[in-house]
Amino acid sequence: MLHHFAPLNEFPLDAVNFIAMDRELKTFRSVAIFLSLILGAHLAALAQTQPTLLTAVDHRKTTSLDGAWHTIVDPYATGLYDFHQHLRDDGYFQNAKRESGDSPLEYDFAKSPTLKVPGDWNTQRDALFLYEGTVWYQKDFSYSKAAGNRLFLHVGAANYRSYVWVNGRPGCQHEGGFTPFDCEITDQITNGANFAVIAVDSTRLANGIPTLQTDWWNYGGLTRDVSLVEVPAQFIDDYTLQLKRGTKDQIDGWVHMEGATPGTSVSAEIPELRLSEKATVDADGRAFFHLHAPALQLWSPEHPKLYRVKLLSGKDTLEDEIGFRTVEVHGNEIWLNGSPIFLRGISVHAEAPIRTGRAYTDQDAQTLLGWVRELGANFVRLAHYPHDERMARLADKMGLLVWSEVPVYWAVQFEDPEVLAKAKQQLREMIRRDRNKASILLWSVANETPLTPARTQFLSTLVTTAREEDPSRLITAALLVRTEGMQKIVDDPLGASLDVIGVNEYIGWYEHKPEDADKTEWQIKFDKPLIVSEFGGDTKAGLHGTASQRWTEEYQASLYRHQLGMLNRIPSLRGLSPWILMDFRSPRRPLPGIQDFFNRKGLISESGKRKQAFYILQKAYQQQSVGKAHGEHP
Ligand code: GCB
Repeated sequence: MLHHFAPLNEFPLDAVNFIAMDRELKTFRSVAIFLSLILGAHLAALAQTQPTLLTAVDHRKTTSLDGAWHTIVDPYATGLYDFHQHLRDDGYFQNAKRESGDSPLEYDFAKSPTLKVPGDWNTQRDALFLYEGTVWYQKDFSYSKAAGNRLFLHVGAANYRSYVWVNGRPGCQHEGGFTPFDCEITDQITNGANFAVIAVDSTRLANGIPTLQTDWWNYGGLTRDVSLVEVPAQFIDDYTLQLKRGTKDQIDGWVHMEGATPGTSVSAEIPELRLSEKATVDADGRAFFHLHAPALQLWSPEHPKLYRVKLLSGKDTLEDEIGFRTVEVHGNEIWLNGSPIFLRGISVHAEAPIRTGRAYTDQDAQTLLGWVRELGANFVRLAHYPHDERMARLADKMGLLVWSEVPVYWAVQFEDPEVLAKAKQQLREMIRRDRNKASILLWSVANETPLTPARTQFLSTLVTTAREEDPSRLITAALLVRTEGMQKIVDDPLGASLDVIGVNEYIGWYEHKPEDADKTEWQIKFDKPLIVSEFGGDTKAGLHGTASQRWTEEYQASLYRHQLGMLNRIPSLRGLSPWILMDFRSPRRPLPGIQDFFNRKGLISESGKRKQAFYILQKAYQQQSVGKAHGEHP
């Protein structure tokens, strides 16, 4: 559907896979030095930057750069390349104000139209609705940094690749459209007037995560908050504090200090519990904590208790709100705080209700999760990529359990080690941002990936990475199911590596009739908890007919009735997250008058109209008539 342009950095930098994302890329620095010789200082320096990921930026004092940014739409990457496709040293990142020398100045940010940040560009300007390519963003700001402090430009998310300069000097590059990154700009900032330039390129890449095909709109731009974060020379960049598995009063964890010498003291306090402990950082910059908390109230959907946790070291302090609970798998049960739980869920895309486009506001999160709550759910699958941090924060407060996933979606290039590095990077960025949220129950490494040995190897590696990053969570993936006649067979070899098996099935929509669910038998090879992570069918809100007429509300309602009956016959079923809460934009759904480029499997239309199936699922959840058979201890 969309235009295809050369990615901004089409040529040699591509080979570096910049982002500096993967700390495993040992050759990175030498490649960057090589680039600096051949490409000129500005871009090579970009490649050398290793973005630090600051945790809980939403709980730090920051200077927002949200608002209007001047923008230049640059389909041919003219801002970076000359007419022979050579890198320009006078690119748009210079934000030049007047001509120098003999050549004309052919751009002017100050006179260029603005776009709102955060926000996708597609829904802000009609001409950009179908645009995939590069847009340059520029913003003037004044700043004054205290001497000795470090400064980061934090981007909540930018889809898909970003290139950052401050005052014409390189900051960093990042690949991945749904995770945050931090460009250190300590050396670029001046006291007084400054400007930032960020080129965002939304071109889909065959070797990207995700790849060329997705069933969601490729919204481009600075889609989440942008801010400046000033920290002391030694600062807390990461930490984790969790209830130790199998206990109800032991909090274990660590705080990582950037720039700190071994022996630096760190303290962790939970004032409400009168807990305060000190520890010193080791050679890796980590200080370990073991807090005994006998009076701890556990976090649960019924009682989403959060504690204010204060971390202090030297001049840096950071406060978070953390809930403590344990999650475990016992046989084919999922245990929360030592008791089995059934996950009454729904899948959600990061599509903004009512106004459409990418979701990014508090109101978006409140509307979406408010509907989840209205449905009677205790669980939400945030598909198919990490959502705005607001979603997990609100889920923490509301007591909703969360499945969070990376966009290893459909047929990514599993044979390519660079693609694996990209997937690992996004997985780590997602986990690092959200591992202190009590709501997060499951990390998912993939959705509906084709069965090949290369893919299973690739995904098993991701499972290992997820466990290394967060040993306390359960790991899952949404798998495809094999069909033999009326049998559904779950025997994907990846299942052996997962804690919880997720499966997607579309009986009654892409195959068979809704009532065929009644005759379907399930054969599941694994004695592990099973979540049916998707089922559903498209319906245009307000379109009525008989239960056998596709696209009508009656058809979807019937599909849900038959599905719920079938699911109740699966003994190891421990949850479901039907597809999907709200209709969402998709380039794969052109049917005029019905889809109009929306996937219509929502229980609610994009303008907020509940469809009949919403009430069918709501009743099943409120009466707990689905999953009831499986010994949930309320
Ligand atoms: C799926 C995908 C989901 C699609 C859905 C559909 O299996 O996981 O991303 O949107 O089917 O509607 O076809």
